Amino acid sequence: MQSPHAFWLLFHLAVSVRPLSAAPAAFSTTTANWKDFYAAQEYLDKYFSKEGEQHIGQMVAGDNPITGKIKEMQAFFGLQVTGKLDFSTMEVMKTPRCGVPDVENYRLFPGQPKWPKKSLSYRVAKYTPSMSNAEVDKAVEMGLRAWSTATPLNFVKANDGEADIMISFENGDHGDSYPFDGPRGTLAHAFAPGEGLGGDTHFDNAEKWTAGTNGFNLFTVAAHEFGHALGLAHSTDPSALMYPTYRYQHPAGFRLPKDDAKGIQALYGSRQSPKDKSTVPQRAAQTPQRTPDTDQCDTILSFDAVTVIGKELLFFKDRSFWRRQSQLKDVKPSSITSSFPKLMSNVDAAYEVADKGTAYFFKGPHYWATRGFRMQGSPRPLSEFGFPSHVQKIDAAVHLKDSKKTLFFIGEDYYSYDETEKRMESDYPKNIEDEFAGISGKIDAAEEVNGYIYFFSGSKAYKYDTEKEEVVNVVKSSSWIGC
Ligand code: TQI
Ligand code: CA
Ligand code: ZN
Ligand code: ZN
Repeated sequence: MQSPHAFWLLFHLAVSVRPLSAAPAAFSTTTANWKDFYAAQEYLDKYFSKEGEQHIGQMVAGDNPITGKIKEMQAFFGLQVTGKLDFSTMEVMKTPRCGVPDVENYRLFPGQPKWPKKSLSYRVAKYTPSMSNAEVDKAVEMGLRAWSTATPLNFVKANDGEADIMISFENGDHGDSYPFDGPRGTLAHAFAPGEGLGGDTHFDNAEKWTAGTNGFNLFTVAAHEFGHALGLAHSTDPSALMYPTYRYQHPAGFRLPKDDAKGIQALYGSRQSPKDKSTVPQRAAQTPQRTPDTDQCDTILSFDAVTVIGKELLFFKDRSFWRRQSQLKDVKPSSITSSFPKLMSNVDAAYEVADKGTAYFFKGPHYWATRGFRMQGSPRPLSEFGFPSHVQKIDAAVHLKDSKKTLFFIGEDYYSYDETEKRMESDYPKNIEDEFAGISGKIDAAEEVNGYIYFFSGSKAYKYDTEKEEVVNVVKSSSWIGC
């Protein structure tokens, strides 16, 4: 029954416990008494002893086995990892763990870190010799899909640059103070949601990674690690993916166990359900105030409006705009006043109806029509489109060539205007995110190119596939003007 490891622990206890001065580092007489220490020992022995199975540990293991065990237990319960029997650690140990209760067993990290947005980028930055890159990509994609099917989260693959979730296979010491330990032991680790290392997921390159069962199955371990990267700590439910024991999972037809689904939905809500207002993405927040002289390659560059005119794409920002020939990468900056004197500056939105050869520009409660770069007549009231009177300004507009509808974005909502019938469609406004999964909050600009809708929101441009009904790529807005 007793594993050799537990025996050694008890032996260590028996010899080290007698003289008070030789109390193990884990034990501090200011935070617990000797009775607590024995109780803790018994608890750790019962729940945190290894029995030849792959178990948690190395990431938090300490200088002696008791400290290590306490740290392991603290990490398991999402407590502060001190290796000491402090108050909150004793509290958890004293909580009865009888049988397998059918209540929620998932755990979140302390402070409940989570991603403040729904579209997360990921990138496999370093591969492994154990598997082909395509197999790794597939396992990673399936591992993420396990979580995106249960939540409103969307994962978008990046091939370069800094992604939210940076994935890599690493050897030994790899610069994050959690060195890997060679074959077996620690297999992988992931950082809880946050900036920098947050969300990053590392796999021990010394393991034999596999798409099958001969070695550690990458999908199985990746799916577990992504749970951590999204904000889940370990579960006490043995059937959970977040239960800290390795069990091979077949990627095809994998469904997230109930406990994990409950856990991740506590953070992000579920996929179909109407939006949980507390999880409005932060990227929708205001873009920073800018100086009049727009720096073209500022990485936080956002746009005011984007439209096609003829064969060119036009990007408006403050008093400037950039012209980009659809095919050519050649981008030329100009000032708005030189080409469009009446517009002055700071356009809210723009779109073109190519069939009519007309483009429309919006600024506050007015709009202008142009033929090519020639303004037609004087400004007209926005209300002519049939907006309710409280709409005095729009955020973005995009004309959809196939349906001949123009979508107008205002805050979290959008309207649809029928260009053929020349009237606003009924049943609007609708919530942006309800119709465009992964797109939410304030849109700065939108444009349809080659059947995709590009939504510009702050420094990011989201490529939305209208067939798949999902975001398929996220790039920096400034990359559109050659940055
Ligand atoms: N790596 C640990 C893990 O991901 C790292 C870790 C230890 C940890 N304590 C933690 C992470 C507390 C977050 C919170 O669990 S591991 C499994 C298991 C590992 C273990 O290499 O031990 C899996 C990686 F135990 F579930 F099989 C993946 Cl699936
Ligand atoms: Ca290892
Ligand atoms: Zn690491
Ligand atoms: Zn884990």
